[in-house]
Amino acid sequence: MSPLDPPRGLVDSSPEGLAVARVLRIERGHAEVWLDGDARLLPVSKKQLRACQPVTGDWAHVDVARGVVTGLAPRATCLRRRAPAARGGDQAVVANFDVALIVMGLDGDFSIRRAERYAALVATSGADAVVLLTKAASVTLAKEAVAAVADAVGDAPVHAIDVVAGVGLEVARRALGRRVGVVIGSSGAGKSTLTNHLLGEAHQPTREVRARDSRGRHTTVRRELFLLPGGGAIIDTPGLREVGLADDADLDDAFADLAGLAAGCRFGDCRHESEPGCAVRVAVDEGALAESRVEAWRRLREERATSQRRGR
Ligand SMILES: Nc1nc2c(ncn2[C@@H]2O[C@H](COP(=O)(O)OP(=O)(O)OP(=O)(O)O)[C@@H](O)[C@H]2O)c(=O)[nH]1
Ligand SMILES: [Mg+2]
Ligand SMILES: [Zn+2]
Repeated sequence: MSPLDPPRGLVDSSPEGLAVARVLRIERGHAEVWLDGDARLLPVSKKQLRACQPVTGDWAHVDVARGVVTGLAPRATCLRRRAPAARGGDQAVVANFDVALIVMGLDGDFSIRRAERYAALVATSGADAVVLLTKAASVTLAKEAVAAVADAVGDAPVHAIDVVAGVGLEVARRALGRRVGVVIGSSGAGKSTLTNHLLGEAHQPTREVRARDSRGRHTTVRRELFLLPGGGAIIDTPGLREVGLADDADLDDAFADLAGLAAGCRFGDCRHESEPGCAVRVAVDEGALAESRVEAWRRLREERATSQRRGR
């Protein structure tokens, strides 16, 4: 089945007389959807825009006669991020993907803490996460970097690849398989380079990063879904400027292992430091939970608290 064919269940439950079509990208209040073997740029009804903006990957309800997107099917997975301060709340980024490929360069882009935040964010989306550390051919300590990141991101597999030098290309391909994936990561990390590799053609423009600090130039400007030749699909995205968890429920989602254990702590607001009756400490002492997980949880919780104080 092609990622452009709507799932049976969505077709059956869609409102009478409306088609179900996949959103490939969003542009100026319009959604480009795949309909009857063609990509069509359709306006989104005002009513729908007020309720919820469609995002790349959405299954849209389309009134074919009027040529309008009138609604959205419920999302199976959804990546959300904190909206820019002015707008408040949080914002859907992409929907209905199976796996997020967290792309991070082993150059100046490398940050274990950021990998940790990305993994936590993906955990709240309902999809799987895989971390791909790019530009591996030019560093000698790629193995150590992989181990350090693996320690920080919970269950997500971590691989070092180099798309330009041709290292780990098969690993990257297998990480996605024939699923629908989305690449996320900072500008210049190599998301479009990876997308092109998976597509087997240089479809997406890429641009060199600044030598001084490895920062990218925000080359990709919109999220777009592409079909892969061997099945599955990939959504390329612009670099994310901020990675933050939307709320405390997200934190529990992202640290389900820890949250489960914490239910057994004597105090409801246990910080799992040295409180008596702390079930998390017991698990750490027994080697059932990594101390680094607890530290990550504490850091992200602190970050949440700080951003809440700032009214975000
Ligand atoms: N050596 C090496 N260079 C890479 C690799 N991946 C990406 N690059 C280079 O890094 C630069 C940025 O890559 P892009 O693919 O444009 O980065 P991006 O993540 O799509 O960036 P934005 O679109 O700005 O978000 C380009 O010059 C790529 O050739 C890699 O695995 N190895
Ligand atoms: Mg790009
Ligand atoms: Zn505790």
